[in-house]
Amino acid sequence: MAKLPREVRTWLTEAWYREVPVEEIYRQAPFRGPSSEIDEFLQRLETSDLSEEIGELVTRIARLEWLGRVRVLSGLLDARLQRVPRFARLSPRGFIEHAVAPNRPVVLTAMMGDWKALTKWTWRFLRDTVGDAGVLVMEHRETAERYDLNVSDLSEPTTLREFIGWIQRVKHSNARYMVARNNGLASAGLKPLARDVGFFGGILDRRRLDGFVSLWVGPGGTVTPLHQDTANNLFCQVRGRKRFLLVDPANAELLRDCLSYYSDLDAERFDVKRYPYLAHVQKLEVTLGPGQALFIPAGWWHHVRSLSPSVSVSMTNFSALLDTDEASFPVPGARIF
Ligand SMILES: O=C(O)CCC(=O)C(=O)O
Repeated sequence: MAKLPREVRTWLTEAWYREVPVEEIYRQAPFRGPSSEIDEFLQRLETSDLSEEIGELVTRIARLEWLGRVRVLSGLLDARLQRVPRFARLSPRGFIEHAVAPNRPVVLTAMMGDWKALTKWTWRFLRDTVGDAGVLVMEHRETAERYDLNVSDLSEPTTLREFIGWIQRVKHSNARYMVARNNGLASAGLKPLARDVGFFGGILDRRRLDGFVSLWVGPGGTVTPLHQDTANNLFCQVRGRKRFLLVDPANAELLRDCLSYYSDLDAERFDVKRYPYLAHVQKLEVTLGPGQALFIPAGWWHHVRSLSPSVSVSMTNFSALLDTDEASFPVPGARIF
């Protein structure tokens, strides 16, 4: 007998242990298979010798989802939480108060004034000064399934000069994208660019570039699907515009439909019919232009579309004052005890 897909088996297990009546299970089961297969699977659940353990885990997950929902619903009472606030500048203390401690996104509109990159990094300058740098560029993004999960396999070496030439020709495409794979401004070929960035008045640590700063270069039309990061991220836009869709991780139901840190959901078109819980999930939209920076707190879901040819720098080199060790939070699931 053909096996039910994993997501259906997971859904059935959860519904069974949440004591959803069997008629309801048959009525609601997503992407329904033949009822004989569902019958057989429910039979296996009923007779499982692990029912106590599974039941305990399902209850714990239900409780965590409920806690998240309490936070989301409570937040709806405050209009300020329905948008991403914009500040011209924040001191390190203000940044802790408005962004890091509440784990909320903010936009900083005037803190990149000391970035020489804003005037220097024209396409011509990049080609002429660091064009020979060897870089890895993701390819075949328009045809590869779930390209987000296969960054290493899809990355090919080229030079920054060749890639910029391609961007200038196509202007709009999701086929190729230089994503965070090149150890950004610390790599040998791109190092000269490091002197053109700033450190947000001490919010970031200028001594920690290696491994914590990434360069994103691509045409308009690149799409980074909905995902979570495990570190706080200050995303700085140098050229072009990007549109972000952000979702509060308190919407714990989103974890049902993901693989690793990437979601199966299309954040631009939430399919509420297939995933009814999405009806209550709020997306916050931010468009970032040159000279603006978005703080993406660890755990926040984000989907990113470039609206024009774009150069961005994402920075996780927070100063010790602002972050835990290494600006990174323990990876959930990797080591629990
Ligand atoms: O700019 C992009 O396309 C994606 C950026 C991103 O997801 C990140 O920095 O975590």
